Amino acid sequence: PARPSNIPKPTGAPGDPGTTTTLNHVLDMKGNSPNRTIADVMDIVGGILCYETKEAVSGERSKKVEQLSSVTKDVHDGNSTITSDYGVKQHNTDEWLKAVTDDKNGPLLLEDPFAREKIMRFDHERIPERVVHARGAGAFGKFTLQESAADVTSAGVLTDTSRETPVFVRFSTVLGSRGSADTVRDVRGFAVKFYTEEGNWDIVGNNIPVFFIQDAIKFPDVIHAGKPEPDCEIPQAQSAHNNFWDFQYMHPEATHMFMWTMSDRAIPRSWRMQQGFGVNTFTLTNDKGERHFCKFIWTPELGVHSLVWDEALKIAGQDPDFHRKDLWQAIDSGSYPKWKFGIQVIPEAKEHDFDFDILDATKVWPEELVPIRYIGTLELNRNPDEFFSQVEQIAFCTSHVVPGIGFSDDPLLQGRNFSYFDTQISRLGVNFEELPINRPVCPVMNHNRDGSMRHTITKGKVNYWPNRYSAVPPTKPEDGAYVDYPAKIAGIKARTQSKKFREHISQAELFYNSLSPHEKLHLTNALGFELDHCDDHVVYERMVDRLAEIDLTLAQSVAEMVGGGVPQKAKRPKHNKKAKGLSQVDYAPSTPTIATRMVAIIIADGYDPIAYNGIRAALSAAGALPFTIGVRRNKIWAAGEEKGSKTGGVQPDHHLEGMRSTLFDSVFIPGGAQSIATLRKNGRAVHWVREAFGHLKAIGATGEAVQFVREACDIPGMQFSTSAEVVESYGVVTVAEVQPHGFKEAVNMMKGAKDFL
Ligand code: HDD
Repeated sequence: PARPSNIPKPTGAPGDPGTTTTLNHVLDMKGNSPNRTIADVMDIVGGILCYETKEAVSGERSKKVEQLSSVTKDVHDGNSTITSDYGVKQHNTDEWLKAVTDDKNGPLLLEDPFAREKIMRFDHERIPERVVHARGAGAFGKFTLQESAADVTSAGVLTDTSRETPVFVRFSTVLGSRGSADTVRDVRGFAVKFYTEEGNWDIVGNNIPVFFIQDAIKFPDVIHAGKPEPDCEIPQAQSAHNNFWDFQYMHPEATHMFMWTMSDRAIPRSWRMQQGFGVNTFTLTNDKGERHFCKFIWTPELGVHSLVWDEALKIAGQDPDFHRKDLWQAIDSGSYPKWKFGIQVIPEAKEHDFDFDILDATKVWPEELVPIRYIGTLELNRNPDEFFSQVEQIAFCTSHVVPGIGFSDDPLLQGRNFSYFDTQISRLGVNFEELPINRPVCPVMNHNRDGSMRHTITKGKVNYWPNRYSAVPPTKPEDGAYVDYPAKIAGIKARTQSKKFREHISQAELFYNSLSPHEKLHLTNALGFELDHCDDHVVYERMVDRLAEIDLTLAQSVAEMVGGGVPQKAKRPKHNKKAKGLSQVDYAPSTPTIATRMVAIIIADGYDPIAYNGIRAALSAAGALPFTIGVRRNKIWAAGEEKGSKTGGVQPDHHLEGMRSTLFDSVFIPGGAQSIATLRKNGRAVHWVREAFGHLKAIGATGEAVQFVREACDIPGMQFSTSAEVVESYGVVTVAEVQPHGFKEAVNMMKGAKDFL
């Protein structure tokens, strides 16, 4: 019951009925199981694999998970029968109480309390979706600290290396409704709630380090412009429309951010393979009362990877749940995603030492100027038990900070501190902090009372302070109370911004200059796509003008594509500077990996079992997830196997019609004359290989499949193996004569293919 039925599972062993196997095989294959090691796996390459079946991993338990267990029920407890909400046992929940005469139905009776309760509860199931970031999913996990930051903060969560702080993380897209697709071009939310011993701390961040606007008062405008247009409510979950781009032009401050949203960062391969950023400038205060400005950064262990746009478009239709499924599946199989936690710190005295304002959320702090100090690790290790009560009801507030952490005068952050609290009241009610998922794991006590849906019963005579009993007094600073930093404030009231806030293009250019050639090409094409969807010439012509302020070649290429006048002169002299950490190429893991990547192995009757078993073992040993795709989902028989025999055959996970190449990271075709003769005649199989090649995926083939892949890819100059030698060319790895131990080499070469970097 822990697993949604439509989540793909890898096949069991040859001869295994397939239905009882789970992703935990992968765990076994990675050597995490006490019963199996990688060496075992490699020893049986070329032979028959033996898998064990294990129960799905239920996830790690933390103090927060323990706390939730007191309000958690289980429909599978085996003891429960149906009662009404007020506790009365019910024997029939299928028929409304009716007036019946002579076995003929009469009218339903309004007096039926059970029927009314059931219908009434259903009628009121929905609450307002989040006004932004409505679509998302999340998981529990833990935060651990490897290096104390006591030099800059007194926060226990950032100084005590012996702690394990429970967290809940919600990932989201910004613009779409709750039912929209995961892979749309958009910013991804990355919101982390730390249940610390000193109260809840929320970093409500994104996967992009900057934002569209500088001042929170502009938020309704930027969101209105991006959401579906007000008359027709089109388009859903898309920035490719006139209003979005009209806003971008009218707000030069948005320039840096739209360059990020047009880059590959806005179409991540997986939430597990994206960075996270607190975006705003926070402050840290240490025991000596010294204050520092700070930015928070999450960097994924697996590297930063994206889809290509054509894949993203197709997956939005083929599997709208692509990202949430990916996260669920990874956690369910025990491949817990991990991020390094970093801080960038600027001492208070150096606030004005930069040529940008460090309180401006449209600017990054280049790593060359302010290095990232990685001090902790985030791991997600438990799926939610119930989506609504946990993912939908979790309420993040940027104003949730703990002692040692504070706010800066960043005008976006200050407005956010008002907005999140406010929106939770409209979405969840004034007692939203009492909902189980939002409750801190430390004691909560005060004189706040009542309000809609109050749960806590607070005994005692008084509900105010000071009172004659001295009941519930304020906490003393020495006992851990939050102490406000005594920042000096002097000035006049004015609706204005500091001078440095008015420069908007320099970092947009810095970002563009820092991208690799293929990232630049993707960004150019993304602008081409988006502006092509704007039919108002004012909108796309102006945008070309704006691009000419960043880079003339970029502006010219986009103008050609979208039909604007092609600019002949740059609108501003370029500075030509680059910075590290902006291109996602900078985050390739130091050792290439295919861990948790999904590899489709396509077979038909007569496939080569040595190649099939060998590659499965080699992939599993490398931590990848092999999926067998057959010409049918009924058993497929290997060369030399007797069709219909009781022990032989392999049960594919899927068949060619049920899945598409876009849903996998890589494809492997084992040889076998009969299998390849069948696949050659199957348009879906040929298209699968061609499409995977077009999407820059690693492709592997052995024996007769080498020629099949050669025909499907059809690239002049591509090299193919003709012997037992493993050959890699354009990310296509071939070996004509199968040698059992060639598979490890093949997988290593596949790791090096572009898509995995
Ligand atoms: Fe926001 C939700 C991230 C600016 C107002 N925001 C929300 C979520 C994320 C962010 C990840 C979803 C939280 C969840 O999963 O429940 N928002 C950001 C970032 C911003 C930002 C990184 C820029 C630095 N947001 C921003 C501004 C305002 C808001 C300037 C208003 C002035 N955001 C909201 C909100 C939401 C929200 C309306 C909707 C649902 C919610 O808060 O809980 O209050």
